[in-house]
Amino acid sequence: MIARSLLTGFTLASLLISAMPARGQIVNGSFETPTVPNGGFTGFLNGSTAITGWTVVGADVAIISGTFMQSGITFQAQSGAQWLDLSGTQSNTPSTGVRQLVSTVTNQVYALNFYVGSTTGGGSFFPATVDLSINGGARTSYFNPTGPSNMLDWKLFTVEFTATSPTTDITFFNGSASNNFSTGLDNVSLTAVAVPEPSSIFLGLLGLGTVGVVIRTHRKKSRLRRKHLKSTNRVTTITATQ
Ligand SMILES: [Ca+2]
Repeated sequence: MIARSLLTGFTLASLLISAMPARGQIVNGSFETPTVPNGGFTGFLNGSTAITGWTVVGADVAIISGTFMQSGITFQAQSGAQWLDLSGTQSNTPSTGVRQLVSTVTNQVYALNFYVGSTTGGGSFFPATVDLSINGGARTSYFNPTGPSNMLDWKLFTVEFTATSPTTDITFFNGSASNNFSTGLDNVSLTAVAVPEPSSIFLGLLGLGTVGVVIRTHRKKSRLRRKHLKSTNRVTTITATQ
């Protein structure tokens, strides 16, 4: 009985371990590689994979140095020394973006965190919008309505989604108007949310049910054993009286 209970406990522990969330990971989510000239920027055209972990889609994007300045505005990074400008350097088309295929666990819930960089001024910079598409689905817009400033304003967005396969396609697009020459993206990260899968909960409850049955069976057998002993004692007592 003890061995069986231990085995059931081990099975439950195994289930709990298997239910622990898997951590997804974004490669180069801070756009720190490749390194671009300090105070400058480098453009990357459609199809380029030169930005570690990412593939450029649409027209072009650019990695901007966090010390870059224009029109009296400092374009500092949210994290590290560089950030990604989805507006690129040649075209501000909304079809431009960057895509990354991320390893995920099917049915696991993830939180995708990213910052949208926005500024106004110089007649070329307006509040920016970044669009997100997961697995080629509909684009959702994330707008940073910043006011006039002499530097970039970074706003954090968190989007939760459930992975439907071992690989998830995460693509960010330029969602700003064509007259906006700066749409910032930086510090993209993915975190598994600790929500056990329904199948694991079911199996866990099934395991608890097994323990309950084992305990009930043990108690029933104990009662029968005690009843038998009482019965035996009574017979023994009667025998002794005689
Ligand atoms: Ca960065």
